[in-house]
Amino acid sequence: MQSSTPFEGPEKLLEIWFAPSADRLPGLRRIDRAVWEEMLDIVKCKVLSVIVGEELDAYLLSESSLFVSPHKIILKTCGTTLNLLGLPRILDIASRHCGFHKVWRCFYSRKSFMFPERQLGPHREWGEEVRYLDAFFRNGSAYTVGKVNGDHWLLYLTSPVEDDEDTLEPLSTYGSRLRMYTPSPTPSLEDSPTLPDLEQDYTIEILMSHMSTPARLPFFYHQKEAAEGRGHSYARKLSTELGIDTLFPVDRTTLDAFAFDPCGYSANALVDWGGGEGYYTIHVTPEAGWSYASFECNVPLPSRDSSVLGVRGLDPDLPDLQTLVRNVVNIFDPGRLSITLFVSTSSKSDVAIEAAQHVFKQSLSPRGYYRNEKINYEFGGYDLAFASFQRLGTKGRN
Ligand code: PUT
Repeated sequence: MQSSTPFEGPEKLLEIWFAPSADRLPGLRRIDRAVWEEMLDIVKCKVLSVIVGEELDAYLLSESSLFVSPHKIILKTCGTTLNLLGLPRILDIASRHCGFHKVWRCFYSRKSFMFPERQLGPHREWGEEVRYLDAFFRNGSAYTVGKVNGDHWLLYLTSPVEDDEDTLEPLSTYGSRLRMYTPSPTPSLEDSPTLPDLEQDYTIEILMSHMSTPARLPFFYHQKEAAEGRGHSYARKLSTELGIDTLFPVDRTTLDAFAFDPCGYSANALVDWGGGEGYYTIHVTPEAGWSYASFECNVPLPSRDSSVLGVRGLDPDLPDLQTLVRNVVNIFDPGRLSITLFVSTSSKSDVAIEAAQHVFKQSLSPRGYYRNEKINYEFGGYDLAFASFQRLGTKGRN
């Protein structure tokens, strides 16, 4: 029931925006799966399946997920994958296939690793990851959020460059491992952007560890079903049994889930939220000693209260923030969790961020969690709420 080699559940998360909104269709979505697969070979993971949505494509990977929108890409990979080594190839693909020669914004984040000594390439240390990213971007800032000598969350983000600086040209080479990136001067209709309105952007992540035994056990794949190659069908059944497929209204959700042999689970879902299409993604490493589950979602949630972050007038069947946090935590029953909420800045987002912190606490206190960190950040264009919680009695340092 348990593999002997520890697995690093906490993911590396790279999000690259080539434009501030998706007006230049189809953009990156015109790129064939085979092209992304070559990039993923560098990262060391494979495509398991794909959902082609109305506005974005969701690739389920052997180590997490890839989301492709016309103007942005999100690459989330776990284990010892070489996520950042995919960056030069992504930039090259975007340039060659879509005429995207500049990055509008780049975000790279991850939780502190459980087994940092197992990581490879630039992922061996945060400082090395930052140097790697700084070789591509002149306008990056790196942050450690939370306890340096305990659980923390690391973030690198760039701010948009207003002038003609070419953000894709590296400032320096990264040792001998990094190939110099040379943007291809492919002319294209998409090459002369007039900047549209900024897209509203909203991303919540719930990063959970120390899952209870009853929450972990369903994610061990039955040998018989594994032998029959039923990773997708077993995962679909499990998604229903655990309430994963009803986190958002079923009739607005397309779910693609996979159960790994002998254990582990991944799911991507596309959700029609009424004003567009969003995603949620879940990845579970259920083994005792390094259990971990992540939930990430960019669906704007309806507001039940004028002070709480959300979008008024959305379908009332969508969960509000409190319901979503409560339902996710009920499924995975973690001893510890961190929540991050990124919101693109508006006149009210600082109020909303503080209100969201209140909602996190309201959702988790009745379930016996206490908050050990609450940190709010204001970046150019974005606000971030970070909070970590621990259930009374959970062992180990945090
Ligand atoms: N993963 C952080 C992304 C924030 C913006 N969508």
